[in-house]
Amino acid sequence: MATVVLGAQWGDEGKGKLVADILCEKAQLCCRAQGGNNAGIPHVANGITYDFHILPSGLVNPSCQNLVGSGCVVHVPSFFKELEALKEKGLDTTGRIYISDRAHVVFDLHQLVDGLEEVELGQGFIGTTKKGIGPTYSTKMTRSGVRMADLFDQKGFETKLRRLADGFKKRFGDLLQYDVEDEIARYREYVPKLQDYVIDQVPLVKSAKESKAMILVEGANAIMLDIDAGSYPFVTSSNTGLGGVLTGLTLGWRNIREVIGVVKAYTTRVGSGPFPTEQLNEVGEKLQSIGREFGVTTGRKRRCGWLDLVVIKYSHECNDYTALNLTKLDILDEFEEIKVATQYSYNGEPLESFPANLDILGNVDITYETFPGWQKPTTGAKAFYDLPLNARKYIEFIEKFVGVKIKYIGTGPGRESMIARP
Ligand code: 2SA
Ligand code: GDP
Ligand code: MG
Repeated sequence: MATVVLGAQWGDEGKGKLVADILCEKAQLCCRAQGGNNAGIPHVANGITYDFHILPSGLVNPSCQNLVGSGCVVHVPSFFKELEALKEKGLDTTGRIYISDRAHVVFDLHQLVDGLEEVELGQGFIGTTKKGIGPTYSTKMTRSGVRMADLFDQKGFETKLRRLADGFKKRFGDLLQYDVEDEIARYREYVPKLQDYVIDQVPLVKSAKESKAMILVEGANAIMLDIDAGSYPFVTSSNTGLGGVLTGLTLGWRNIREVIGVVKAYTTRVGSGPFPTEQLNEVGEKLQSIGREFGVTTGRKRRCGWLDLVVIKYSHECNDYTALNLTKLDILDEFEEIKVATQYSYNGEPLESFPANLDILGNVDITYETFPGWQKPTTGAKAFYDLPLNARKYIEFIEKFVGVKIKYIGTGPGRESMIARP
C-alpha cells in the first residue's frame, strides 16, 4: 500500500524530513511522480547533508528501491551529477535507482529556452528555477518531446532533437546560443550509462503492489504550484497534487492508503506570484532568517508570511488529506504574537475559497486570527503534551479549522525532532 506525501502550500514545507527520517524506514519503494530537478529536498543524516533534486529521498534507506516515475522530467547530466554527489558522501545507490522509460528528457536546449521565456515575459516573469521544467512539459504536451525510451533509438532521437532545436531557433533566432550537435555528442556517452537505470516502471510497481510492500510517493513542489490548481501562471508545469501521483506512476487509486499534506507553521514562496499573507516587514524578515528560508536549488531568498488557512483548506479540497504534518513549529518559538489567515474577502464580500482570478487575489482583505506566542523552545518535546500550552492551542486550532488530524509535528531539523501522534 502507498503513502503519499504532498506539499500543501507553495513548496519547501519540509516534505523531505517526513519522507527520509520517518516513513522511509519501512518503505521498500520510494517514488517521485512528477517534476524534475527544480525540487530541492535537503536531508541531514549522521551529520551529513544530502541535497535531493531529481532523486527520491528514499535513497537514504539502504534497503529501499527508488523510482523516478513516468510523470517526471529528467535532465540526464544532472541525474548523474546528483548520483555522484551522493556516492562521494558515502551513500551507495547501486541497483536502487530507476527511471521510467516514459519520463521525458530535459535537454540543455530546454534549460536555455526556460531562461529566454522568462526574459520574454518581462516584468511578468515567473521566477522559475531555470531547470527547463516548463519547456520540457510543453514539448511533452505538443507531442514533440523525447522520452527516456527514445534515447535508445539513436537515429530517431537525433532527428527529434534536431527538429526541436530548429523550432526553437525559428522562435528565438540568435538569442538561442545552442549547438544541437554538441548536445547529441554528449548523449552518445550518456546513453550506454543509462542502460542500468531506465526501466519499464510497470513490473517494478506491480511487484511492489503484489508483495504488499510499503510504497512511498514523494511529492515535489506543492499544490499551490500545481499547473491546474495553483496560482496560475505562477506555478510549475506539472500536476503536483494527488492527480499527478495517479498519472505519473502506475500505482492505481486502490493502492493509496494515506495522503499526508505537509504544512509549514507559516508560509513561504520562491519566485513571483500572489502571496496574500506575505509579510514585507520585520515579521517576514524574522521568519526568513530564523527559518533559514533559502532556495535549495537556486539559493534564492524565500518570501515569508503568516500561515494561510484559506490556502490549506483549498489544498485539502484538492488533495483530500488523511493526515497533516505540521513542520517548523520551532521557528515560531520566539514570536510574541502569531497570526493565521482564516478568511479572504473582496469588496466586502467573504470569498468561499481561494480565487482563480489574480486581480481578485491581489486585492483581497484578509481576516486574521491572532494567537499569543509561547516564547519557549519546542525542540526536544517528545510528545504533544510536552509542548507549551499556547503551541498546543495553535496546533489544535489549525486541526479543527482544516478538519484533518495533525499526525506529525516538526519541532526542529533533527531526526528526533518530530512528534508522532497516535
Ligand atoms: P519551475 O522551475 O518552472 O518549476 O518554476 C516555476 C515556479 O515553481 C516554483 N518552484 C519552487 N518553489 C519552491 N521550491 C522549489 N524548489 C527549490 C527549493 C526552489 C529553489 O526547494 O528551494 O531553490 O529556488 C521550487 N521549484 C519550482 C518556482 O519558484 C516558480 O515560482
Ligand atoms: P522540502 O522541499 O519540502 O523538503 O523543504 P525545504 O527545501 O525547505 O527543506 C526543508 C528544510 O527544513 C530542511 O533543511 C530540513 O532539515 C528543515 N526542517 C524540516 N522540518 C523542520 C522542522 O520542523 N524544524 C526546523 N527548524 N527545520 C526543519
Ligand atoms: Mg525544497
